[in-house]
Amino acid sequence: MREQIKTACPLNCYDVCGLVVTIENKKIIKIAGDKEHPITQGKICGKGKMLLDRLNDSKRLLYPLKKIGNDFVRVSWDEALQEISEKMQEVKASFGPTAILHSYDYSSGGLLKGLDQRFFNFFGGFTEVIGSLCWGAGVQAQQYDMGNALSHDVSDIKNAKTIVVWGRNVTDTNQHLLPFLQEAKQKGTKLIVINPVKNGIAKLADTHIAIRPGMDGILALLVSKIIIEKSWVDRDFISAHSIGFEQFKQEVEQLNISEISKEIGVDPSLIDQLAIAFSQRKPVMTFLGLGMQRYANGGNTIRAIDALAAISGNIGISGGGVNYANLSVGRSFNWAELTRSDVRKQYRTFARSTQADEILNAVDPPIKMAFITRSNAVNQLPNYQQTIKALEQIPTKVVIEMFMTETAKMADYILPSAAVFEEEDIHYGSMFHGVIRYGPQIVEPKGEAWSDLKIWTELSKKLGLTGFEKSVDDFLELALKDLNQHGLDLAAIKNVKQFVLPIQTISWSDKKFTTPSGKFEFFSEQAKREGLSPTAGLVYPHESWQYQPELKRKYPYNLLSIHPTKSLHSQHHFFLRKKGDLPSVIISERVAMLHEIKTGDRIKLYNDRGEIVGKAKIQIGNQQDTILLEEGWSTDSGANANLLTANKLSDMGNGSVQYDCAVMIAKVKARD
Ligand SMILES: Nc1nc2c(c(=O)[nH]1)N[C@H]1C(S)=C(S)[C@@H](COP(=O)(O)OP(=O)(O)OC[C@H]3O[C@@H](n4cnc5c(=O)[nH]c(N)nc54)[C@H](O)[C@@H]3O)O[C@H]1N2
Ligand SMILES: Nc1nc2c(c(=O)[nH]1)N[C@H]1C(S)=C(S)[C@@H](COP(=O)(O)OP(=O)(O)OC[C@H]3O[C@@H](n4cnc5c(=O)[nH]c(N)nc54)[C@H](O)[C@@H]3O)O[C@H]1N2
Ligand SMILES: [Mo]
Repeated sequence: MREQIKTACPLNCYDVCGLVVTIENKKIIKIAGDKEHPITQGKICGKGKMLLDRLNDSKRLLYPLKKIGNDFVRVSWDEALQEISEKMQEVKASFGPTAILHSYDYSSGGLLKGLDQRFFNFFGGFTEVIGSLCWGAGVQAQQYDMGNALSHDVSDIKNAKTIVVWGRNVTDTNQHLLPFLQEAKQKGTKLIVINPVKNGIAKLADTHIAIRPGMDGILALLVSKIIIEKSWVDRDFISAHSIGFEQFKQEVEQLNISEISKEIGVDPSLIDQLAIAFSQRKPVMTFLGLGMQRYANGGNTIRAIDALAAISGNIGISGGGVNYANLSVGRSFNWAELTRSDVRKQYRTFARSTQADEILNAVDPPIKMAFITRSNAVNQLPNYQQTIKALEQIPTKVVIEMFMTETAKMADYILPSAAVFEEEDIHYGSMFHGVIRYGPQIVEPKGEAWSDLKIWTELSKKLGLTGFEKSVDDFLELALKDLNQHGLDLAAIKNVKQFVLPIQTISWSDKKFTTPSGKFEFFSEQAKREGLSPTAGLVYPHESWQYQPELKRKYPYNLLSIHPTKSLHSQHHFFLRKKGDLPSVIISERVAMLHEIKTGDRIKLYNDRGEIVGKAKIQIGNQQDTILLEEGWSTDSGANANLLTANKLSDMGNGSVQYDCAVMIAKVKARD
């Protein structure tokens, strides 16, 4: 008998698509898009379809494993959890709970995944990784400016007269935004794309601005200067709803447009065009990508763009907004009661991007044990070499995984986690829309795989901890508690399958910003107190000609290790690539000419941190010094982008600087 079951894609992505899963004889035979999802409307990408391959693959980890010598041997759950719990007690008794590191990311978007924190809090504390490889700098920037990072509902796109897609790789990473943009364009809305790369969305644009990487904030300042000089500013917004405009004005007044426009690689005529668009062709709806804030100046970039939208009166109006993230989605849930940070006794934080350095430098206490969950840290963290060094130093490592990833290979214990359709959860994403979906358990877990929640529950029992006596339904009900007043509880979502969260459709429409002043803050006292410039200003990327001419003479190009089209980070590369496959390294015609490289040539990229090998592909229309490589390729393939990236922190929000990366290129000779 065939049956169709509604659920959602759990991948860490903008779209969090609605799925319909077909089962026959208790086996899943098909995954398709659900037409009844208001945003994703029945279409899904290859990554979503491949959830079935990931579920059924013969390489799935099916039993707990323990490393003995250089080999992994199968052990029972009881043995694994007994030994892990003894080790935890030992470490806690000798060094305190913060000698245990929990390093995690967000590979899977289920609500229940967040209960890992509850486990460590009831254990008495831990060292947690904070900040983000993903969006940290931009989130903090918008918090300084507006008090939160919020997006308009996509339906509001139809009210925009101009749309600016600033750095977001819509056709690859946020495919369900595309039809809304196409529809707007057909109705005559102008589409401007600002991106060093002539990517899929840039090809659709009325204007594509191929800016030099890491210079977007500076562009926004130059555009602001023109708008201020021409008195095109929105005086009402500035006087009634903002503070610090005069200080911002002083920052931009001193800028020399003709000189700086050369540095950022944008023709002054395009700067004028943007000034006209932002002030005369309103409302302007801006979509920011996350890639462009993975720089040392990333937060400043987003603050400058926010300021441009604010002076031109494009914030808090229908058809406007600086859409970066949608944090009110995740914040709708009752995390305080789910995670219970109030019960822990000790707590320490490391920044995600620099965790390797912090592990190596930790003394009080040192890190004696680590849990790595929902993350392929070895592949995804910046500066691979440093990650390996740090992990090698930790005596006991537990990895919860579905596959034998590079990270799992470094573990002392591997605990096999269930796949999405093998466990019940509620799926949501805080990057784009506010539709949440119930995901029932559809099939039994393969082998002896357990859900992450079951692992924490059973480990709690071994340790004699409280906190996990509840059922899955209890936890889901707890998570939804604050939403009950809006008619959303577990029974309702189980019945209806999806729910649109009661979040604002036009962010800041009441102009009540959640900053300390209650206004849009061009000048942020909070930023100043935290040691930062209180306003956005002229700041270049770290590995730039302006700051490091010596370095740039050796490594003149900028590597953008962007998100892969067909994989979610490392997760699908794992299936798609055969031994010997190499990724495309996309270069401009100028770089090709200078280094005598043709499409298809084997090339290497290198800097002081490392070297990768790939196949050259020449692409016309990109900023000439920009080189593109998909992240997520395995280190074995020779093309892990993080062999080249730096593990430093962005200016704010403990973000990463993975795109602030100077490299050199060379053709690989036959015997190189
Ligand atoms: N297929 C696929 N989809 C995904 C993911 C995936 O791995 N694969 N990952 C998901 C996740 S976790 C995230 S965070 C999002 C990320 O989604 P995006 O922000 O869209 O993509 P990124 O790959 O982070 O950023 C790369 C984009 O930023 C541009 N860029 C880089 N530097 C600059 C700059 O200095 N200025 C400007 N203007 N543009 C710049 C690049 O050319 C590229 O178009 O995608 C999500 N969706
Ligand atoms: N060079 C470079 N590096 C980057 C980026 C970049 O643009 N350039 N982007 C960064 C960004 S935006 C992000 S978000 C991070 C992502 O970093 P990660 O989240 O570490 O990346 P993934 O490759 O998705 O690895 C997730 C792992 O979790 C496992 N997993 C899946 N589901 C579950 C589950 O339910 N439970 C458990 N325990 N495990 C599960 C998967 O099998 C997979 O191995 O990477 C960052 N790294
Ligand atoms: Mo991300």
